[in-house]
Amino acid sequence: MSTIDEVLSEFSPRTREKVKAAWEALPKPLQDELETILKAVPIQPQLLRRLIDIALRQYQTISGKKNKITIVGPANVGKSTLYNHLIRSKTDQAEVGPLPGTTRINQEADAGFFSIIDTPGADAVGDVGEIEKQRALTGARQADFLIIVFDAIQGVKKTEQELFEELAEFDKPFLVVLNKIDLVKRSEERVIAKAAATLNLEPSQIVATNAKDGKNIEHVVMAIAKIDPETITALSRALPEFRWQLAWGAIVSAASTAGLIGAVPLPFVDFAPLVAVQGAMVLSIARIYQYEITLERAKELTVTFGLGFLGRALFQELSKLGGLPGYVLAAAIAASTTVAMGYASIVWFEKGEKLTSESLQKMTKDITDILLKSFKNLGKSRPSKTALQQAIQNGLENSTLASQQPDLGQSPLPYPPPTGPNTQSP
Ligand SMILES: Nc1nc2c(ncn2[C@@H]2O[C@H](COP(=O)(O)OP(=O)(O)O)[C@@H](O)[C@H]2O)c(=O)[nH]1
Ligand SMILES: [Mg+2]
Repeated sequence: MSTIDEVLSEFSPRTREKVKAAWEALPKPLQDELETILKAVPIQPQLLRRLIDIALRQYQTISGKKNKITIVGPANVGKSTLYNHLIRSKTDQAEVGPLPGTTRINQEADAGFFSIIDTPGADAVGDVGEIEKQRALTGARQADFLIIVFDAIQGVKKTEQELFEELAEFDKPFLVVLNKIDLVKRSEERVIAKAAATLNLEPSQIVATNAKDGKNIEHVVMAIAKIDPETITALSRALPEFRWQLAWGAIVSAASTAGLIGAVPLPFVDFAPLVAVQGAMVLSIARIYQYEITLERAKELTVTFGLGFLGRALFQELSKLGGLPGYVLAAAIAASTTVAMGYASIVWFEKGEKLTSESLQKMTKDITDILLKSFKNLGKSRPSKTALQQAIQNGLENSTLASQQPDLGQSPLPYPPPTGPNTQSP
């Protein structure tokens, strides 16, 4: 049993400020709902932070704030090439050239809820270079999010490191992109690891791309959505071709949180936080597919999918087999029903069709299997929360479902809806 103040006191002062600000930004009904959960569950700070994150995301997704992303980095690393992939309108295309200095001023493309700024090289040499660097930094200051691009061949050396430190001082969420990875002959992993070490980042905080051929651009979009979940709606509106990736990202994040909740040693039945997480996920997916629905409606939808019931039945069935600790099973099932629900809502929002209960059941079972296999690597003793969450994420990312975008209308769905006309819409 805990109150928000007790929970806040567990964070480091810096994090506490952020969580507190996040908490205060939440509308009262959401605060009340989270307080109820807090009182019911001996909740851990990490879990709470995730719940607050999710709640905050719901709130910000609804408020539909306009986001500005600025692409910065040294000259000739491929910033304009990347920019051209991220914008929609051909008339806004930036000029790309083999010589440094092709881009001299900031160029902004407005995609309604979203805008992206391309900047000149920020590695000043001489007077002209200094002016351009200042323009680039002005663009960076205006941003809500920075994409910092370096060249994989040039690597990250002293000048790059200095520029990175200068940009880091703006204290904005950022992503580091290591472009021209196609030109690297050595091991890609080692190049990334080296850049990460120089910048004092985790390798996972760097995305390697080949902007020329448009490779891994979807990872850039996903990484932005992960680091800065507020941008999900904006990104999905500006870049509808990445909707599936964004929705899948929302599913993986919700499923790993659901898994953590499932692993809390409490009866599996009627677990309010699970409904909160799943409702939030359905809401995110609805926003990605541009449905204006309320959180209440999203929660109703989660109930109509009937997965709570399915999860309980599966839990009973599998626990009879024995051999697995209950919390492992509960974590896997909480995560897999969340995935099934996410998938079902994508189909629902795209097609207005409901998956059959056989499809849902099969998918839930398949994913439970995948996750239980992924948990095997965790070893015998009770895993840490981070390890459990990571195992869920890995299991899902490596599953075939991750790449099986429901390509509605073309290839058959792995878990199809019933055939025949259906005019219902969410
Ligand atoms: N091989 C390779 N070349 C690239 C890549 N991205 C951009 N380029 C090339 O690098 C040069 C500079 O690109 P540009 O986008 O103008 O760089 P900017 O100065 O950072 O805006 C151009 O000739 C691009 O075609 C990449 O991923 N791989
Ligand atoms: Mg350029």
